[in-house]
Amino acid sequence: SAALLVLGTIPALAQTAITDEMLANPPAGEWINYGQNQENYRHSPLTQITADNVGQLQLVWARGMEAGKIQVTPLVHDGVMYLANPGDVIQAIDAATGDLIWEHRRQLPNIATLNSFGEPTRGMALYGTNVYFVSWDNHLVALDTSTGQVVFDVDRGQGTDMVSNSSGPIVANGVIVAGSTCQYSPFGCFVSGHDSATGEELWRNTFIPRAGEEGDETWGNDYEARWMTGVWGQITYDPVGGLVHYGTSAVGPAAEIQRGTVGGSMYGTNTRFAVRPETGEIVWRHQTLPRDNWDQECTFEMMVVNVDVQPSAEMEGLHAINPDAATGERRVVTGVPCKNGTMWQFDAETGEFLWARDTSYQNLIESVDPDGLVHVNEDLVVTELEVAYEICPTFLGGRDWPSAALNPDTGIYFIPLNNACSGMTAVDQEFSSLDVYNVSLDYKLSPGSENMGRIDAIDISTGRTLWSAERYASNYAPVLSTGGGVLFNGGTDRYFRALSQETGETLWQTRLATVASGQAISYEIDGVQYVAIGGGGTSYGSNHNRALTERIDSTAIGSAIYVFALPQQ
Ligand code: PQQ
Repeated sequence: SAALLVLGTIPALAQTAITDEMLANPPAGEWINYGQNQENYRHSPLTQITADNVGQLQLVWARGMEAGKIQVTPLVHDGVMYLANPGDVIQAIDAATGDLIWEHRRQLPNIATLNSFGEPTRGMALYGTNVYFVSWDNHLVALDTSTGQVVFDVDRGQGTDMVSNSSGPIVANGVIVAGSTCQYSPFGCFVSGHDSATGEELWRNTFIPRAGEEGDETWGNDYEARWMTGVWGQITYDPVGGLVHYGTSAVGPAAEIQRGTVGGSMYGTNTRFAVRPETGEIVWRHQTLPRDNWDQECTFEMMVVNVDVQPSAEMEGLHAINPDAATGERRVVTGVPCKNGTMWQFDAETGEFLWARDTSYQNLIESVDPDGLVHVNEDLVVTELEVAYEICPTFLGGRDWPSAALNPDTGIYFIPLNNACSGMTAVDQEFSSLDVYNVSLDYKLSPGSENMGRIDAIDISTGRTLWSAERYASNYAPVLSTGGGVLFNGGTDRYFRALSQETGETLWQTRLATVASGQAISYEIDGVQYVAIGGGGTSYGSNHNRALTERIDSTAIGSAIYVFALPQQ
């Protein structure tokens, strides 16, 4: 049962019900979907803060958060911020003043028994008068937005000690859709669709084939030895095409000689899916990395956008352009789904492959055929234990969960990256699902790099790089695009920065108490544009800094949310 604290002194702000129409066309001054819009652009149309005045930003309020990894996207509706703290402490806060309105504290089982990846809650979903989250112990919970009272609480099954969720649920045509992580489980995970009023499960999709099922022969080992594949990255809903887009993760242990899948492509792993939210029916699928020996996890957010498809043969890092695909106006799914940083574009409705190119340096994909079929670099497939393979990127990317952004007005896509490589050695020891990868890794800069952190700006029409901005420390933080032409981004060096979307130049920066690890958002109340970012807790991205000679101060103690605005007269 859950404890609830209601503060009498702060008046509850009236919350209007959220409809499908609002989610599909979100108010410019609010942040009611994880990615601001359902298509996941992480773009605020607000224009008060511009490249010219961003240098004057100042702190309006800050509020301490529960200890733990902060990776959260706050939601804002009708002047209230809904904030998920680590350990399932959900708060409603006056978004203009920082005053707590209500707080929900979940009573969790012994957290030492839970899948550690479930600690952060990256996202929640708003619909009707409910706010939805998936708890560390893998329950789908709905709270009333006005009071914080529990509306329903349903167990998603498969063992609360094994399965969890880090990225949160989305709403797709009235259905609550959520993925799962089971990195430490001797089985694979699932995506499920739930009734928004009761939480009742409507459908469930798994990814790893059982004996005799389609793709079984692409594994080569027994079903009982197929572990870990889930959807722990961010799911996207396309309200125009009516499809949900998600991607699956990799498999353990990392080396195919240890898991018994030698030569196998492992159907269902590292695959992008488009499904119907009402039933889970699969409309198309595409494997963006077969035969993974390096935990490359093709589960990260992709975006749905109308674009004049004109792929350029001059694209940096080009793998393939489909010569048979029509150019011109199309609705596409695009982005960087896997840690190795390869950017993809597909037709949103049919999954037709359009093009693929690299962003950060990678040596795992050898080539992509004109129809999108991937061939891996056979030299880096593990054939021997206790031998170091020089892989790029690492098990933390290239990119990892920190989200990209897209400015729909300019058609520019911004992706946070790291210039990271690693020596990977599969160790000759007994393994279990709890050991996960059974490898040792070190941390290196990629060949020719002097800086770890990086952001690339890419034209989604031509696929060409417009600029690439580097910094010394690891950039393990999402980006936020705004209508004022500003790109916000945190980092493991505790700086919260504003960059020019045109040039990548840093226009403003301020130093936070901790790693600037959360997902920045922007919203407007009474004519004031605010920018909010949470930070704190151990960031895996700090590990990248071990490749650097200078020390980076990534203090993790003192989690908080910070809210900035221009000085007001
Ligand atoms: N989570 C982080 C983080 O919190 O910074 C980084 C990673 C995860 C990874 O690099 C992973 O490979 C990863 N894998 C799983 C999985 O296989 O289920 C889950 C998660 C997660 O849910 O956060 C991560």
